[in-house]
Amino acid sequence: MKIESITLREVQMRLKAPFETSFGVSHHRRIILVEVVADGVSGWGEVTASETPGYNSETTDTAWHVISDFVAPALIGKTLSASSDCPALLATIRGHEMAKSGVENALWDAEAQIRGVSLSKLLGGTLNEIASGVSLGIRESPLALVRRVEEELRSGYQRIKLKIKPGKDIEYVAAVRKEFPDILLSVDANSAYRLEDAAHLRQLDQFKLLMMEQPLNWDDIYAHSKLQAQIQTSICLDECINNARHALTAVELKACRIINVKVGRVGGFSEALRIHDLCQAHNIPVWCGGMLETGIGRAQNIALSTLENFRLPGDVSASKRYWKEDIIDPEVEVSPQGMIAISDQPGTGYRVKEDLIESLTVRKETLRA
Ligand code: OSB
Ligand code: MG
Repeated sequence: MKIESITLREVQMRLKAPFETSFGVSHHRRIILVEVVADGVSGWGEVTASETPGYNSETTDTAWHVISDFVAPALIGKTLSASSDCPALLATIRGHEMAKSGVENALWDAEAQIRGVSLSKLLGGTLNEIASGVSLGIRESPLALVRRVEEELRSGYQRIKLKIKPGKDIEYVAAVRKEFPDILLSVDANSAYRLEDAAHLRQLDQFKLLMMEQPLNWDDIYAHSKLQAQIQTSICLDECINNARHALTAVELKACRIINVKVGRVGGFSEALRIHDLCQAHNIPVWCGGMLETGIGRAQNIALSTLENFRLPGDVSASKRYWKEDIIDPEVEVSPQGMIAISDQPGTGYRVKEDLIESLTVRKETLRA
């Protein structure tokens, strides 16, 4: 595959409803879409960086800079035998996983189309449908949260994840658990607690949660190993895991029993597959996280979720939960049983709506040899 050009577009999209996490509230998204042309075929990728460095250290603007000045120049004009050659060409760029992932994943989409196979198959996926869960932002009251959970369960979602932070935790989880004693329920703190809060977090053990996601510092695997030894609830790491070496460290230190794989956070599909395989070998289930993606990133999350060790429902839910109109056709839909069907068409199986993207674009840059 010869890489001919890379086009960056920043699209601005308003979320249907604000999304509140322990690090802030998101109303609008500023998202970079990447279009890579290889052998005359367009592949699309999405940069999952947030607008602010509150989740990890990247932002929409740092990603634009890094792709434009470093990632694209390292790739344009090169001939690759497969997309999995990409990380070696980007090895001199430290960090900036989300920037690299947006480009590498666009190449995987192009490769799947060139080879005439589905992205799921190209990645080694085997499932023909995947289980869908939802992530619910922090609400103004436990009652408002319970109502929201009820709606999502009625739509069929198989697992409910509640965002928590100090002051909006035990009471909220207790209210939901009381109303729904048997559902798969988990919480995500996005690094809002400290190891000294272990006794407080232990109160969550009574609610039989599937997992507690990233309670402690975003870059501290060791502290999570100390916490896991003090609570019954399984810890799931999100922010801490940027590559397979981090995953191995976490598994060996017993810092978690589950890992959330976000393809952007780990630098692209090649590294996501490595983490998947490593976790499978250690009997650690993984699931696919979300970053409030457009349909382009969502379709790629769906393809990744078809690998065997994605054993738990992911944060990969229907387009209509996020957007008035998504930028792919068809939109991502979830069945009343909470499942998403996998297409066997070449590529992701979702067509990119270029006209709509053009109308949402606020800046654009094409890099070529
Ligand atoms: O921690 O999983 C997270 C959204 C933005 C940043 C971090 C996270 C999230 C979510 C939303 O939980 C998942 C989704 O619905 O896309
Ligand atoms: Mg998380």
